[in-house]
Amino acid sequence: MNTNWWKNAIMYQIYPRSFKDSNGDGIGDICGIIEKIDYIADLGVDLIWLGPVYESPNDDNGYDISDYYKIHPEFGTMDDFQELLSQLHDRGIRLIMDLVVNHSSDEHRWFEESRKSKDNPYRDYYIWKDGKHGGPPNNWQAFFGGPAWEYDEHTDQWYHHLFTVKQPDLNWENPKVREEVYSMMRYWLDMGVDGFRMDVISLISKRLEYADTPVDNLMYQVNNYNANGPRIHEFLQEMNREVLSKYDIMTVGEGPGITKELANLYIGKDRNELNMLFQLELMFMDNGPGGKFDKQEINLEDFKKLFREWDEAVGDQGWNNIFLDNHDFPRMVSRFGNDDNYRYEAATLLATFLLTMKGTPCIYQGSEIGMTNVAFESIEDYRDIETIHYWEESLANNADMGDVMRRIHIQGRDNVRTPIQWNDSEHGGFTSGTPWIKVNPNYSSINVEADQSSDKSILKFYKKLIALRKANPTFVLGSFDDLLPDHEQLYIFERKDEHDSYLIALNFSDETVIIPMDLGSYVSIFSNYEEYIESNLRPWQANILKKVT
Ligand code: ISL
Ligand code: CA
Repeated sequence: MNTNWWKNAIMYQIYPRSFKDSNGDGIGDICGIIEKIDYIADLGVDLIWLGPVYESPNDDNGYDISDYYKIHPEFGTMDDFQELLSQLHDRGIRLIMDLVVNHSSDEHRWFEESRKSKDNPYRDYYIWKDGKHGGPPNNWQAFFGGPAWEYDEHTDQWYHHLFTVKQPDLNWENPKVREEVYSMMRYWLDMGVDGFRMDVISLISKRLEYADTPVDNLMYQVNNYNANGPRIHEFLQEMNREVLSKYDIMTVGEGPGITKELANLYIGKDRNELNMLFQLELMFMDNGPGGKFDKQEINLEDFKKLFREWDEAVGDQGWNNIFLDNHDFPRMVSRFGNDDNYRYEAATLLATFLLTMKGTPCIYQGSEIGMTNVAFESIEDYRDIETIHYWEESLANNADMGDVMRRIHIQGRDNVRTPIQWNDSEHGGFTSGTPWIKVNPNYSSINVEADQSSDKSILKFYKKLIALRKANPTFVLGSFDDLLPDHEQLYIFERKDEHDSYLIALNFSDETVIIPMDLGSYVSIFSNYEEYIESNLRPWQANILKKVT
């Protein structure tokens, strides 16, 4: 069934709450996406990953689902969804949905039943345990703070939740749970959906000993006690056999703890599990001993090493996905580039990397116009549950709150959740009402309209680059070779097949840097600077060169 079309695809991630509001309630919605469908089509992308639009009490912005078969009314109706799907398909664009099945909402009917009594037929849909010494069953922490267990007085037991208390983990040991998930997947696929992005799929198989972790560190716990559990591959193979293999679709798995050594167990050709992964290693690379808000500097050598090693590890058995930001991590131009005096150059350089590196690229909404991180002054303006938990925990620990706010500005998830800046009218043209989260104040200068009419248009650069990639299969299937692994500022790599050879030369710095290689046999075919000087790269210059034969 599977025709591998996804290798050629160019993905675009839509975070629906923040894309475009069509009815003035301040919340982005499906009709808003339809309004902007030509914008998406003009960009040249051909695969949309739509964040969760299911019914949800929104404790974690839709990653807590209370009905997997319904569209949340704030996003629109099922008719709106089907209209979006068919309008995308008319334009040759596919759509994948978020599949969030490590946990549901505590307001899902299954959980409401489950908590009623120990012998309720839904009891085993979730993970219930007796406490230990008057406390939780073990010492695991939840992702967004606090213990990974919640006490429920009614039946005097604790339920397991790796995320918030409103996101109880589903019990995948129970075959009925798995059958429910597969039926639900068939429902969407039969409607014409083209696949799934699988949320924290690495966490679904639990280690049934529920043993204490000896180290007080969330990432250590996740990697050693929660991720890649004993039955994960059995479950994914079953899912593939029962559902995925019956459709010409694509799947991309997300989840912490999937290292490059384990990657091909999930995506290897002969494994019959998933097609590709969002590798999170890069996203977690700057986390210090204190976690994500304890940001450490990462250098270009480490960045390059990671992509080199993932390419080698995946080899010709698997397939990578390439992304530099999404709804959970800071804006790529702020994190890996320069969002100040070289914003145009850095945003286009990162675009060049995304779209010429080996793997299926994924562009996060707004990054195609170089949107940046935001720095709200007051915690009142933040919405993300992770950020709010971190703030409250820090307050309780008497932390230096100025410092805490600085850390939120750098690493918080709301950096990427502010609304798309469409124009310079109030609220960036996102809504005629009051937006659910404030628009980044830089919308008056950074917005789609302004970008389009600028002679330094990031959007136009993306379009040309996407067209270039589509016209040259070497960028998709050609080999990848890192030519300067140890250089501190330059990333120069080669993409090559039997027809063509390209060099991608990128300067990840604010200085002009001499190229320590002879590029005499190459001509520059694409750049974010007008003039091309063979011997050096200007600040954040990106050049694509083609070998002359
Ligand atoms: O956001 C993170 C770090 O701050 C990640 O650790 C994130 O929790 C992890 O990548 C899993 O993310 C996914 O599942 C979460 C949800 O909150 C995220 O938005 C989603 O992408 C729980 O469903
Ligand atoms: Ca709306």
